[in-house]
Amino acid sequence: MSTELGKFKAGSPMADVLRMDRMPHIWCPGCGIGSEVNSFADAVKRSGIDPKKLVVVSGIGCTGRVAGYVNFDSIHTTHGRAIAVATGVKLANPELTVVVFSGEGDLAGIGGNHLIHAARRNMDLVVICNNNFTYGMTGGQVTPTTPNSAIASTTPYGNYEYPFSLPFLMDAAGATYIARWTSVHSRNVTQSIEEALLRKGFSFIEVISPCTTLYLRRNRLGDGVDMLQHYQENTIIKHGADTRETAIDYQGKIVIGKFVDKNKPSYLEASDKCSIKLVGDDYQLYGKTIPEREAEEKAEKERIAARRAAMAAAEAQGEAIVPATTRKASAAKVKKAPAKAAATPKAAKKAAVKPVKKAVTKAPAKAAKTKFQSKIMPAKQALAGTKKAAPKAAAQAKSKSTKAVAKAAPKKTRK
Ligand SMILES: Cc1ncc(C[n+]2csc(CCOP(=O)(O)OP(=O)(O)O)c2C)c(N)n1
Ligand code: SF4
Ligand SMILES: [Mg+2]
Repeated sequence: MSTELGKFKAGSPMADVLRMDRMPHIWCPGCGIGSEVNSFADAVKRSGIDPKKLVVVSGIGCTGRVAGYVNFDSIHTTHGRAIAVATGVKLANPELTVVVFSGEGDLAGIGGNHLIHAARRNMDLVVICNNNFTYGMTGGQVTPTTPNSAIASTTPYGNYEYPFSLPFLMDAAGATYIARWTSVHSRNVTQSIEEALLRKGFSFIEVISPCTTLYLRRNRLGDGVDMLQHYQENTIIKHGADTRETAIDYQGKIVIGKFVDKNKPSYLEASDKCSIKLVGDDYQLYGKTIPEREAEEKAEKERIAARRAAMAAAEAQGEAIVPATTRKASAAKVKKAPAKAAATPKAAKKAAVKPVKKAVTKAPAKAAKTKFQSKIMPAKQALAGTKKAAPKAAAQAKSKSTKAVAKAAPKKTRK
């Protein structure tokens, strides 16, 4: 590795949560998985949870590779079994926060049975589902979420199956937290993951994202930026929406937001309750009585609230957010400022949550649009401009947008 590359990797704001030694990653240019990983890493830092008590489990697929890039304990397990393995991890050590990060094919196709039963049980897991409407890793086959009429390698004349709406499926199965975003809504993705990391029970976060190489190319939908713009223009934020109204039609409007956030005893809480009934107050799980575990949980919550307050204070002073266990270098600076806030966890939590909440309610429509107008579109136009510098005939051909090129190509049959 050249010194320059080494410096670049070490200087990355994600160097402490992602395995920079494994970069560059395998994902294609324009693929949405990278930005989701970034949102996830950011959410972990912001949540204040102890990264040493976090486990990431992935199945097989392009998204399944996430487990190999995170700097936490992680398992890249077999196809469709991520939730089963994650459930085992959580039951073996309830003190861990267990996150499943996988593709829609892995989770809702081959792993569909595990998905619905984990939701039904309100199993204490955070599930992040990258939904790119295709089996990316294996060549672009149709999946349980591929929109009707879309082309896949296994449906070259258009998909004639009816897809799942994952939020509806999860709602019907019993999930207690359900959100859907797209990969253009990175701040919302971060916010939802952060919320999910700090709650009990089954949380499901779907992120619609472009598979540039297979889904977009095969359906002649342009490149990653075109799709981000499509998401920007065709998403409707509807918090609390009826999940029956979240179906996705081919290139149609996509309803996004936080649809469900409710309290119900989680699997572990329900199983504890049952055991106490049988055994009485002497009941112990992993060598600890319920009051002992509750006291530990309370103390951990207070530690998290204090960490969040410290990070909020550090951020306000313009410092980068660093997870608790890797804060050695900046610990001295952080200690000074938030002493007061950290002393009152409630106030501290409030202070830490506020700025993020603001971003979620205000950012999606305005901020993202501005980003497109001010950065991405001019960059694309500039690129087209460079191409125009070529001789006239070539310039005319080259300055056509990807969409125009797609139009000129042979059309597929649609209903
Ligand atoms: C038991 C088994 N069946 C099939 C496969 C082949 N396989 C590997 S990844 C994959 C699809 C993954 O799709 P998805 O979960 O949507 O992830 P993506 O690649 O789109 O991120 C399949 C079918 C496998 N590895 N194991
Ligand atoms: S094949 Fe598709 S899902 Fe896989 S890395 Fe490439 S763009 Fe992403
Ligand atoms: Mg997929």
